[in-house]
Amino acid sequence: MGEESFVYTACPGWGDHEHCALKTIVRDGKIVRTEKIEYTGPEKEYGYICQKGVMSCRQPYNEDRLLYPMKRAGKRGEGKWERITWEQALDEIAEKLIAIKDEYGSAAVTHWHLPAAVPPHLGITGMLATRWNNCFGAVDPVAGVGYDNGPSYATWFQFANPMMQLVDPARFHNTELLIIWGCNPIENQQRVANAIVEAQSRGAYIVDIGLIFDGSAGKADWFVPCKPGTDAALALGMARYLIENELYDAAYMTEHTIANYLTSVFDGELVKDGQGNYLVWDLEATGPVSVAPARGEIAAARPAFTGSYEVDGVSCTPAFELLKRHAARYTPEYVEHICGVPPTDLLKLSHMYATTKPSFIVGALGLRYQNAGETYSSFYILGALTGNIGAESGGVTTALMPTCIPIMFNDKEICYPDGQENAKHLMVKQEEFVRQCRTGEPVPMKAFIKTSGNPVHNAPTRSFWLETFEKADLVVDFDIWYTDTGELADYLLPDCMPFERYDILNSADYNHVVLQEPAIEPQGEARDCTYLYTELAKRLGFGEYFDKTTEEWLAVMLDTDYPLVKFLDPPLTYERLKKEKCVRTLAPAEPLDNTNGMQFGTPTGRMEFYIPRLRPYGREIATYVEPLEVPTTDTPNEKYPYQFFSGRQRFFMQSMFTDDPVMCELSGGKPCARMNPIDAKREGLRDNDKIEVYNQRGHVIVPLRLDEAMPPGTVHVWFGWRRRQFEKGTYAELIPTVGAPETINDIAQYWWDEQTQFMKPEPQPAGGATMAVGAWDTLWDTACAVRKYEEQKEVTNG
Ligand SMILES: Nc1nc2c(c(=O)[nH]1)N[C@H]1C(S)=C(S)[C@@H](COP(=O)(O)OP(=O)(O)OC[C@H]3O[C@@H](n4cnc5c(=O)[nH]c(N)nc54)[C@H](O)[C@@H]3O)O[C@H]1N2
Ligand SMILES: Nc1nc2c(c(=O)[nH]1)N[C@H]1C(S)=C(S)[C@@H](COP(=O)(O)OP(=O)(O)OC[C@H]3O[C@@H](n4cnc5c(=O)[nH]c(N)nc54)[C@H](O)[C@@H]3O)O[C@H]1N2
Ligand code: SF4
Ligand SMILES: [Mo]
Repeated sequence: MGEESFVYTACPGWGDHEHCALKTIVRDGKIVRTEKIEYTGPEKEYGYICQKGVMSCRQPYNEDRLLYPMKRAGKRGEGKWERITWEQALDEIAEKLIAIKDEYGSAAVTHWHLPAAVPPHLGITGMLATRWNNCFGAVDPVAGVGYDNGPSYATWFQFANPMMQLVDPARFHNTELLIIWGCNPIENQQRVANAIVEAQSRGAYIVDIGLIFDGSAGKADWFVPCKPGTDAALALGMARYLIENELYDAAYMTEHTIANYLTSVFDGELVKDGQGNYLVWDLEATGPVSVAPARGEIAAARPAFTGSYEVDGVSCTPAFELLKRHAARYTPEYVEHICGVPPTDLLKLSHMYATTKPSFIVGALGLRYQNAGETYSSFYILGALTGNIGAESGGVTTALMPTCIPIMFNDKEICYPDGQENAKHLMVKQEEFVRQCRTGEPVPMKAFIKTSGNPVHNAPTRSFWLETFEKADLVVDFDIWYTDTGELADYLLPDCMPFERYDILNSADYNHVVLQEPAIEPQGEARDCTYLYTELAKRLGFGEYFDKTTEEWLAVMLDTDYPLVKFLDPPLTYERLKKEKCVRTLAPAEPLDNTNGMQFGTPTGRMEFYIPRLRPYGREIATYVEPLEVPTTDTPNEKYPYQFFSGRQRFFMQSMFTDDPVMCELSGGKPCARMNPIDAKREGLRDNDKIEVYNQRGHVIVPLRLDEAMPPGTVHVWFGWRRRQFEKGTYAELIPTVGAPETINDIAQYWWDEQTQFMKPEPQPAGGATMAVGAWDTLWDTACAVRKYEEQKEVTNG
């Protein structure tokens, strides 16, 4: 038996935002196991990995892997394939691309590269994808779609600082109260789970406000169930309690927010003096004082929070007064009516939150409803009222990417070979992409090349993709597995797994730059993306832009101006990284305080919980608005009375790990639907009945499990299972088309316009994708009905 050696690898489960590096142990040319990596410096003990990280060493050898280039032999989706050579695949694909470009222009080609899930998403794979796009000029709809929109919306308008979403869980250090709200970090975010468990064992109290009784609810000291899509009403009910009982932190509100800024009763704008300064009413001097923009000092001895005043004949009120009046509508009775949370629980929760400090609202990306922007905005209002945002061990986090110091590499040089101003890729809003696919305007969508993501599975609805691909001349899927998207492709191209290719890990979580080296030879005929892009570029006439090996690209990547890397001594050259494998940057020991000293990009320089420019939409202060489709107390749905919830699974990473029999076994062996026994009884259904979950868009046939962890009103199927693992149909048939005109609304349109205006003339570099908007996240904002499955009653679908 040979000696053991090791390399570092980006975990194949990377897409969960934990961004772990694995230590991959190799013996006799085979991977024998994966372990935690050894970091250095203050992060020495940080390299935890989870069950998926440990199991991933099996993946390269899985016999279901996509290992050879394949060409469709039967009808699209029929599952008949013919093995071909890379040469043939590349020649044919390039020939079609040239023909399509000649006839319709490059806008008839889409390059789908949702970078999140291909490890390491901020590495060379993402950069080369952007480079290729910028040479070819393909449509890039995913740079314009956030699946994770709510937190971005909230932080854009209230702080003009998207970093406010991201708080390192190391900051839960002295937290007394953690409110896990609409997320499931215990099962989904191992690093956050660690921090929560530690906080709890030193005495912190954990509340979980959720829909289903998940792992985080089980870990919590108190579970508060809330009806789906209604959390903004609950949060605003808490805000009302804080305000009416004067339990808010007035000094904090004055220092960090626009609470005291006068607003005009006439037009709702913040009132300004002749010099463009804002105004605050001083109760002591009984007159207005001016406050300079960008966080000028408030020179009032006793700034007014409430009341009405008259300045130069204009009636005005402090912004706080508007918040107070707004919150007053969220009475305990109303909250109970909307959210199903009893008044006693609202009172207990509000009082606990008002009096326990420091506290954290741990929100994440679990509120996938059209109204998510309002909900996350209401969380920040709570964090401000209690003075927690920016406080030591206090805060509000909504995106749960535990990013500490994000490392910047030399992205621009690689992504924009002719400079950013000459970027050719066509960043379109998801809505425009959907419209193009549906109507063929401005040009038909003729070719779809997917190098990252699994859109047919994850970017609903399935019928949209079936119709779109039907009209296309070319569909290419570059993946490591045979996915739901691959099933509908013309060509399948096998990528290398991270265990088989070079890259650099922007392992931001741990402030280390880590080199990924191949642990093993590529299995079968897998080839990395450098090969794919280089060979296509050659055939498409821009070969000179792809003249490097992967390792040479990595050397370019390291040539960064980012100070925490640039000033390393000795300099971080590729040779040094190759020798040391893992190098700590010059990052400070403390986790990053993303609040940046509470400096915000808003015109006032303060948190603007009141946003006059959103008045035309009725959203100037976070408001509960009904979700898109989920049935509510006020709008029940007779035809489709249940919410259809397809949230994430502990043993799967989105659609990955679903090919591992052990992970499938741990996940129950096969997919099922879960319902509360009360609902099942009403529907005349029993445990293990075969049921059809359906709506106007499609259906899925699954065995039923009765489960009290499901609240009445919700039908649940875990996200992750592939279509072919269901007996018939799949959940991706039921979900509304994300980013379609019918799921976005005028506020999303306004937000898009404002963001694109802001980003001009510089397009977003690779990885900045989700900063841009163009879709509301309505994945769980879905209504459905259930019935016992009988063959003849089946809904027709694709
Ligand atoms: N194991 C694993 N980990 C993952 C992933 C994975 O696929 N597998 N995916 C990763 C990705 S990309 C993301 S975005 C994150 C997402 O991670 P989270 O944001 O934690 O999302 P989920 O786990 O899907 O959902 C969390 C919980 O939200 C609750 N919920 C649903 N609707 C509502 C509601 O209206 N109100 C309230 N209060 N609660 C509600 C449900 O009880 C559910 O358990 O997870 C990441 N981590
Ligand atoms: N029903 C439902 N839908 C959802 C969600 C939900 O909760 N429920 N969650 C949404 C969210 S938050 C997100 S982030 C999206 C995620 O959507 P996607 O990013 O599309 O999710 P993944 O399934 O992780 O897709 C990653 C794809 O990349 C492939 N892949 C993995 N490693 C490599 C590699 O090294 N090279 C190449 N070429 N390919 C690789 C995987 O096999 C997989 O097909 O899904 C969204 N869709
Ligand atoms: S937490 Fe995510 S990235 Fe880390 S080991 Fe687990 S699956 Fe991999
Ligand atoms: Mo996500």
